[in-house]
Amino acid sequence: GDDDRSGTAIITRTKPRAKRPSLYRVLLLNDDYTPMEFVVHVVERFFNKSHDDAYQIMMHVHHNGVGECGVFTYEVAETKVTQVMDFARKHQHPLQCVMEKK
Ligand code: NFA
Repeated sequence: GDDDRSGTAIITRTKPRAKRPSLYRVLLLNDDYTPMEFVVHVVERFFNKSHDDAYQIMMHVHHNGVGECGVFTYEVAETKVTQVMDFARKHQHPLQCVMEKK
């Protein structure tokens, strides 16, 4: 449409425009207390990584302080963070999981 009954022109798009959702990294943060095996389990369980990939990610976080577990749309990233934080709290580990816009 290009006009309305109020006499004000409204410009609408003809071409279909696929607007791509913003992406967010989900990160794990290192700490001194969470057992390495627990972190590996978290990465396998919530980020669908193989044991070898999960171990590599865990060691990256251990050595660098922070590491990426995956990239997701906002809602999925938010769900991952909540799931990991709830699981860590349930097991009384201080593991932290955060998201950041790419
Ligand atoms: N730094 C922890 C340890 O030595 C292991 C760890 C890795 C914790 C990655 C959090 C994230 N037990």
